[in-house]
Amino acid sequence: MAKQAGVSTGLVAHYFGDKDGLLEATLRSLASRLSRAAAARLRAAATPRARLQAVIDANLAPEEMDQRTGAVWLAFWGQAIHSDRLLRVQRIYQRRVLSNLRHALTLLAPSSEAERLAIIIAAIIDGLWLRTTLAASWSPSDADAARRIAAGFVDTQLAASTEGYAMPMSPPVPAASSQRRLAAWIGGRAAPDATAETFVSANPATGEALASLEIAGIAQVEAAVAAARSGQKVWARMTGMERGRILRRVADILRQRNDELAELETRDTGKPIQETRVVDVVSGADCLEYFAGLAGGITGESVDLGPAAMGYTRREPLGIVAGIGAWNYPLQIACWKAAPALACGNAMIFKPSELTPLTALKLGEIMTAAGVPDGVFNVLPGDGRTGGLLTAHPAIRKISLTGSVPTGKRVMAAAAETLKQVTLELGGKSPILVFEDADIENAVSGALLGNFYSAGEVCSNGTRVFVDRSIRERFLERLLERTRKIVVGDPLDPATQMGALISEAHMQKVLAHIARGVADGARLLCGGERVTRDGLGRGFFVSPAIFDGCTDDHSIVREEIFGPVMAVLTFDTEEEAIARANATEFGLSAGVFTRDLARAHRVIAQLEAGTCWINTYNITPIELPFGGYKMSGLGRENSRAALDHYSQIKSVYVALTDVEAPY
Ligand code: TXE
Repeated sequence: MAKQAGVSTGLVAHYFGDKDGLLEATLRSLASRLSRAAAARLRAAATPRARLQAVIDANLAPEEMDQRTGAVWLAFWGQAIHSDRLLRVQRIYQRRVLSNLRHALTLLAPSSEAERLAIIIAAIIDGLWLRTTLAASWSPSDADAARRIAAGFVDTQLAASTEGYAMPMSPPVPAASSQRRLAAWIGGRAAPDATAETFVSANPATGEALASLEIAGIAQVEAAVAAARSGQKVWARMTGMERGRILRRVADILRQRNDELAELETRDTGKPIQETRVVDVVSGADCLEYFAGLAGGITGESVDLGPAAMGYTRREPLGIVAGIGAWNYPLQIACWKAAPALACGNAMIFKPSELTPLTALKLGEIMTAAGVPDGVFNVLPGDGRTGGLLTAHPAIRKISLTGSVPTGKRVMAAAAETLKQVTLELGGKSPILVFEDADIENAVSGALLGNFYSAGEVCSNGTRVFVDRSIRERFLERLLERTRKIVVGDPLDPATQMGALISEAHMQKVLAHIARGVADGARLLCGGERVTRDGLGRGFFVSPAIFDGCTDDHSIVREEIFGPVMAVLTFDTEEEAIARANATEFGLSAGVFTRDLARAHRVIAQLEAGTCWINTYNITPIELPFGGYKMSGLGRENSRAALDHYSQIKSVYVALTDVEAPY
């Protein structure tokens, strides 16, 4: 060693004593260099997930696994088992990694899980480091791949271990002191509670804090139930026509205030203003108008029971019902639930997603302004804990949830305690089948709409695009050409076609899915990267990604990504396409593109999905039922079918003769 270093053996012996001493000194210097690099990355990380990534990135950085550094680290680990001194240093280094991981995890997972996850992630880091360092031919891109694999693994673990867990509310954005503080909407007015915990709703395109909101706890839930109880009595006594007239006014106000509400929705969700101006508010108004029209026609039936009796049924409201919303279409979801519920004479307590609570509160104000009696529509901001209180409340007779499958299962299980009815609108991994005779331009349009509208954050998206092998080249060529022109940018700019994803955590999840797709061997034809140019780095933008060369077992083909990621697959026969399209636990939607009408209907009839399209995709008129098969949900929203889910039937037997009694 002295010879290699160009110094005398005496000098080496003087400073380090023996070989172990020299190794220990070098090990300490390597370990402290690594720990400085990790600390720098940790300082730059703004969120708990980014801190977790900082630890991974530092440990799997190319400079930690190039051939020279790798060889030195390996020499230490080889020697450590023979030397207590080396073992001590190694343990200090391992404890530091674990403690950094544990610290980042305390805000991402339940405390009981943080320790276990930290150990697993540390082991994955070590394993990936070893495999990469020992690879036959090493290049810095191997380190990138290792980091992506670790990130994907971490996201899967987090998703599994946080199932059912309401994150501690740690606002990613500090609340400015001048910021608006918004309270629950109960009994026709804001119901502030100075003692409530708050959370911040932020603009995912800029990070700007929009408002701080009070989390509704037990007291607010009880107040909302009391208000709903008295409001519902007044509301149910009105005729359907009267209720319809008021709901129609709500629709009118929504339309009058379309642009203002669309802008608020864009700020809260990151979706482009060119979408929210024409879809989000309009679809909510359409729904209110449709059910306003039906309200007067909600009737029972009369049943002929012969000359001695007659029967009739009354269709009555359930009483107090609750809606729990997701973050992708906040105002639309609130309207889709409130309109049929109110048309039937129920009172509703609505809990918007904690990520996008602002437009539902506006809807509360608008309902009151339109003449909906106090207490008939209440809005409780909050997270899963507020949702849990609603699901458990014995006075609430029904829950309608739009959200993820794990939350759906939890809500259904909790609702069983009080035998509530449930409607669940959950996720999907829907297929689009493009046959060889399809109009290619239309099929490409459908695939683009069904994957990239709202940055792919749509439950019914057709993320598995099955294309007949004979037209694959033509289809891909046009698909890529048109995808590359999609304008990603500031959501408030009318020219922007794709805005931001909802949050940093969600963006990381989407990027991890993309990395896993690459690692699994699918070909990423375009996009799939974070977009940071022109100030977009303050938000969470990802360019539209298209994967080709996918197989049915790839995770990007099996799991819901909820981002701008399309997987293209090829098929040879109709039977094969149908079988593969159905080979999923989900069943929300499906699309078929063909000019052959007989085939279109034949194929649609065999697809296991609740909402289907022929020669278009993702159009959801209020007049048609919307909902899923299999794990995608229960019940239907929109159309007359929704009335069944918000009403109950009373049967009445009317005797027309004397009562015959044998005793
Ligand atoms: O859904 P969650 P998130 C999918 C999509 C997305 C994932 C997570 O894959 O990445 O779901 O989205 C409330 N009791 N979809 O986090 O967690 C919660 O506060 C009662 C598909 O938004 O399911 C929120 O208001 N309520 C979906 C709502 O449930 C609870 C659209 C949904 O939250 C609760 C959005 C509990 N225990 C995301 N826990 C679609 N169908 O389109 C949470 N909530």
